[in-house]
Amino acid sequence: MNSVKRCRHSRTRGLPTLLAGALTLALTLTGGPATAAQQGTLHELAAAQGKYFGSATDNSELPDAAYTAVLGSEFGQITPGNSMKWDTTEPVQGQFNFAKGDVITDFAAQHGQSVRGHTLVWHSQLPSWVGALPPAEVEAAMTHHVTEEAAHYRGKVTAWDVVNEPFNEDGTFRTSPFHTAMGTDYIATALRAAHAADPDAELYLNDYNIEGLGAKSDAMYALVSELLDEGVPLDGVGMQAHLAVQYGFPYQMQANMQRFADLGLDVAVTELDVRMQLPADAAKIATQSTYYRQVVEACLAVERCVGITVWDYTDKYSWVPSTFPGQGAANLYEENLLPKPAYYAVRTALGGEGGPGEGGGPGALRAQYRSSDSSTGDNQIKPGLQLVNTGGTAVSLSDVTVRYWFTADNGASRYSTWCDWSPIGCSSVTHRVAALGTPKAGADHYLEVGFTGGSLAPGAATGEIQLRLNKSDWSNFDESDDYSHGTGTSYADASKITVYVGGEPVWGIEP
Ligand code: 9MR
Repeated sequence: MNSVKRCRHSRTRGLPTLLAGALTLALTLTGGPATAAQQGTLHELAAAQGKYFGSATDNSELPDAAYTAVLGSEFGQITPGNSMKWDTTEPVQGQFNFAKGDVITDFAAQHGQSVRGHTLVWHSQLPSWVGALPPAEVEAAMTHHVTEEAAHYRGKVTAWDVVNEPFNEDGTFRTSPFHTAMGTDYIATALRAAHAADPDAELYLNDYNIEGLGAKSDAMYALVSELLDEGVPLDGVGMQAHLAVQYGFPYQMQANMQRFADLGLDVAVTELDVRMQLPADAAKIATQSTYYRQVVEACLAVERCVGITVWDYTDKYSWVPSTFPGQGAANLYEENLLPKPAYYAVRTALGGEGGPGEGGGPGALRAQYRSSDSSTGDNQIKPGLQLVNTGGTAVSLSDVTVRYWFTADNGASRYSTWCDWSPIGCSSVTHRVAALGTPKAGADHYLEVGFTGGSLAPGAATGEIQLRLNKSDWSNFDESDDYSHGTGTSYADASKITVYVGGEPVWGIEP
């Protein structure tokens, strides 16, 4: 495949330099992501995992000081909701106006944020003069528009949604003045023009309902495969992710992201929100939190998922109520800018402390892990675990269980488990292996650790618990692909080891 598999930027390229410096320092001091996880904003938590966390915004929202205080601090990336669209930037042919978009890039610069440019070529919010052009003139007009706008924002945007929403739901190409004039070639033409005008920007195709496997994402997959084969400059696929609790979660989102990544492309979640039919109730709110969490988990699991942008962070400025009458409450913060359960779900999924409603509350337990086993191919697995109580309340250990997730790699299905040493005494530690009914990536079994009693005071840790397990036939494991396996030899926060209080997850991300 003669693709343009460029990897021109480091993973943290969207990070403000100062923030990156601070994080490096934090990581150096603690030997793990603990400091960022304790104190981090959503973006800092994401950045500790090599991703960005951003929000859409719009010019009309910027006079709202309470709003911009959160926008400028919690998020490391912004996308203009409207001000870089064609009807704003070239309302009359040949007359460009970048004033509103410049306000957004200025805000980003002042707050150390990266900007995704949105969008150069789209059938919607297109001034009427484009549709009125004779087809023979559309290509020149499109190329001129892309060239002028991408050149104007060169150095100020890190990525462009070059073409937005090229597909119908069934995977056929959407009709637009561009498609009518040039057929599907308009996409390659737009990408080439954008690359010529801003060779440093990451160039994306962006669409909705391509988050899961299905006809529409298959069509995007076929298109980008062909573009890469032809050497067309293309860096990534944007999955908008306008989700709704009344519909299922996108089918196999992680696998879908991974297949684009496997082509050598980045993927980004570009416009995430999760709407519901109003009024909200506890069940819808729980589903919403789950959907947000699952999107974060999918992105974290795919190395080339570069980050997540929510389509504005507060219900106050959501596009949903006006487009879907009767629906709303789609965002991470409510209208008074208070974080909702979904916000805490995202925090927890990113490896941070939770908070009211999900993943946190009293106790705020975290799992730390070190590998005591340099051999990943022998017949024993030897995780070292410790629990830390970062909350303000003591935790009764008899309510706590911990899961270390691994794969059995054939052999006998019975296990022996051991606690070799712990300062709290191995006699107070229980351990067993359980099999998953439905195997997950990197996990068809877990080692479950529990406690016969005792409590963990605020700020206290159990100290290390040296665990070991083997199969009854002593056949070998391959630990290298095990979900919870890590290679660090000193204790650090482990988001892939999960902790439960009273059966409810309080720490970590399940496979
Ligand atoms: O958020 C945008 C809203 O303010 C506009 O009225 C709307 C008009 O089409 O566009 C919204 O943003 C859209 C984005 O540009 C592309 N994906 C769908 C988004 C929500 O409609």
